[in-house]
Amino acid sequence: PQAIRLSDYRPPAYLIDEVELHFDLSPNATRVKARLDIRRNGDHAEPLVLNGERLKPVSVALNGRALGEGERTVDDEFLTIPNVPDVFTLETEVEIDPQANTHLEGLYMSGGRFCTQCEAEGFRKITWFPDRPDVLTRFTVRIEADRKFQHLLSNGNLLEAGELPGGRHYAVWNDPFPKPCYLFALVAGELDVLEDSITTMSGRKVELKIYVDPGMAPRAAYAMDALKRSMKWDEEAFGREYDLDLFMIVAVRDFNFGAMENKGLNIFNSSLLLADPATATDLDYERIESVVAHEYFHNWTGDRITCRDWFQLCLKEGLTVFRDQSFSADMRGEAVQRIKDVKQLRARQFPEDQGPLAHPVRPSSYLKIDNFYTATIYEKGAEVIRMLKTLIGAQAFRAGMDLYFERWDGHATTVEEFIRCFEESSGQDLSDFFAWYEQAGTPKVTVKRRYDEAARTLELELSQETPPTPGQPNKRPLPLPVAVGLLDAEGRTLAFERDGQAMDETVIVLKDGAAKVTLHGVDRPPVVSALRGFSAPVTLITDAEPKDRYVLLASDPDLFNRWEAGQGLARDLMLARAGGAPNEVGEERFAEAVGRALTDQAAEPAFKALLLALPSEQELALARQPADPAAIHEARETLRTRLALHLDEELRRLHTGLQQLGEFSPDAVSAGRRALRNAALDLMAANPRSEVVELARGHYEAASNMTDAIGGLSALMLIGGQAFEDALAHFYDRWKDEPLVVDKWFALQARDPGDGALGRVLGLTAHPAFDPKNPNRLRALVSTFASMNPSRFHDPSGAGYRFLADQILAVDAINPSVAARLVEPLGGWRRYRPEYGELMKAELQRIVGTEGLSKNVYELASKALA
Ligand code: B3K
Ligand code: ZN
Repeated sequence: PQAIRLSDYRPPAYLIDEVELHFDLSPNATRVKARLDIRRNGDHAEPLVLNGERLKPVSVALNGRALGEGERTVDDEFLTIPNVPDVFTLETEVEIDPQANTHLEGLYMSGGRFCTQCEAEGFRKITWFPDRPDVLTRFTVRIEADRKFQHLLSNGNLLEAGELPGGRHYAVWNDPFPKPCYLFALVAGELDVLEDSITTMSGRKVELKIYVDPGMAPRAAYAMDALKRSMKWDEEAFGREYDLDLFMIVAVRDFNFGAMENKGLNIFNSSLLLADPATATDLDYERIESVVAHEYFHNWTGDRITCRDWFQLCLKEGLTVFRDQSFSADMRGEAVQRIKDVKQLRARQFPEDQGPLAHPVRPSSYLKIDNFYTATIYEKGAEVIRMLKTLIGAQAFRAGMDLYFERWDGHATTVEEFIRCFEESSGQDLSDFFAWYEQAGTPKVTVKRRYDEAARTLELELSQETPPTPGQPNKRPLPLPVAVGLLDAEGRTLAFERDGQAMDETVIVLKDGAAKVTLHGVDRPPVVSALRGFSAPVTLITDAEPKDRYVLLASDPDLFNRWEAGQGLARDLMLARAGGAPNEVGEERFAEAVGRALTDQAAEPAFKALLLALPSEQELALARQPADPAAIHEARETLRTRLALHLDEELRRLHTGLQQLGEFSPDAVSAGRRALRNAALDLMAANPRSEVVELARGHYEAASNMTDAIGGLSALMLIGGQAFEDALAHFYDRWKDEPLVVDKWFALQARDPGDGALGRVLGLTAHPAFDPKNPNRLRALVSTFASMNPSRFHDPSGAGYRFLADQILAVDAINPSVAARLVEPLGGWRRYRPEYGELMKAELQRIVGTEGLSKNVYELASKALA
């Protein structure tokens, strides 16, 4: 297969100003007529080449004249017309089969309804078109269907609708905003709708409609609330107002990923839209809030201003993640949000950066763009923007965003142009900063300190180094903002002077390979709190001793670093034990410190819940290599048991004291209380005695919401035995008709670290409710097992790896883009001890050697082996 390269970019040869689409919907044979107003772009004699895949040609006419076989060619990928005028109209008709579309790209059926997914390259499965983001077109869409497909929806405004003979009806939609075809959407079917409205900052009324499965409208209430808050927030934080009179969201059960920002008609995976206390966890609520916001924010960062080509994907994704993270921080509290975002970055992006699939935030080549919707593009892309804001300041950042919106509205643009706006707004030269977009890998930043008591100076010596990544052996230094504060040994904030200015926190910008900074007026021996708020996406290495970390854990006013200190202590203790050198005294001391942190009256429950969660086994595997998954699991369990023993009384007190009083509310404070109570139970399960079994059983049985039900069930799972089996069976029986809850039932068993779990997971593929065609169900079992259950996935026999490879191959025949996203857990094979790594590698080789493999899976599996 041929790689696509950024350096090969050429502007489109033809532009399409207007398109009229006419859909005659039928599950097995949908007719799509397209009328394109086309003009030549520039002075050239190139043929007209339109993308088209899996289309059955019916007719092609140019300026009203049907083209014969000799005047056009159609192959598996393109419609080519060699000789065309400068300006002309092309009319085409094709037939497609939505019912047979298991890729879930283009037009497909979900739950008896028609829906679409076009990003990145799905529109070419609907009709012939230049399927690239830099062709912006005004769409008019006429949909005809049987009356049983009650709602007929597309982007923009409804122009007309009515009845047709033969029990059919129609609707015509027009979207006044030119858009790339990847933002096209169509939905048709029986749906219930939840309606509301909002008045924008300029006083316009916007209708809001959320379409869901019949009977589910009450479960869309939280999404509606999140949508209204998002719209208001974007006005306040970025001055961005919604631009159409109608905003619609549709929830579907079969969806390849989370949600999609189609103009005026977002389509969501139902798992990220529907929630009520009985069926959704607090984590579901939190994700719904952030994804509703994310897709809404795309209206400006993605739809009004889009990407010139798919290499610029971070231009809309990294930026929009940054915007949704900022929104969530305002809704739910900055520190807790930051910790969660960093956990996510470390869990998903750091492994990418350290593996064979490492790529820059703006990659320079790919085989399948679907494979580049990665944590690097999204999460690291957001970190880069966060650093930009830190480096130029909030005011210049906002001015640069305003300039970007003003200058590029209605265009498809590039990361260079985006950064240029901030150069202009700040007056700074950001050419060095641009390396963040071009260089893959996680920099290692080392901070060394030298305190001179007599001179009251603290010298900080910073250096950086980025390890090589595939194709990039030599790395440049990157501009890195390192936020620093000082504490004394008693945990009091220690003020200092920098360049003659008094302060208690400063940002040191490390520009080159190394730098020295001297802080003055440091009255007592300092404890350095470096990289506050995780001011740059790096790995920090310090010469701080454990005692400094204990000071930070107890007292750092920067809550991120307070949490980080605990994580660092726990990580080192577990790594020491996994490496055969346990530090029992240290473990005991750590347990005591956590106990003190738990009793801190000033700290929020949500924060304490995060403190209680030890770094994951995956994170430990990344920290020291070659990793031994069994030893890591053992070490982590040992520390958990020690915490459980040591904190027993406090954990019980929390469990009793945090019981829900009154009505369920999904707000952040109430969710934080539930999180801490469930975290306490989870830890108690590491020291199972009959009372704990009873406590967990009682917790499960008394649960009045899904968060607590899953909390109780998880604790029972960790303990194992009959109580777990009973509760598991009860849970299935209670919820078997609720697909989103059945997903949770599969996922729970997939992350069971117990002895029999692998066998159980293998058996679950034969369960009548297992359906590999549904991405949610497939991921609930397969991805959860491979990425969240390291001790069972890395079974020494290799059976866990074999299971994953079998699933990848089976799903590849149904849905390649979903299959490709399952490859990642095998990709880290070099990080594990050879007895594991070789078995993982063998499965990758088996995958690559399979006949008829999709490009999607081939690209990732072959790169993982390279
Ligand atoms: N833009 C979509 C992702 C599309 C993925 C295509 N493989 C959702 C989002 O990031 O908002
Ligand atoms: Zn997005």
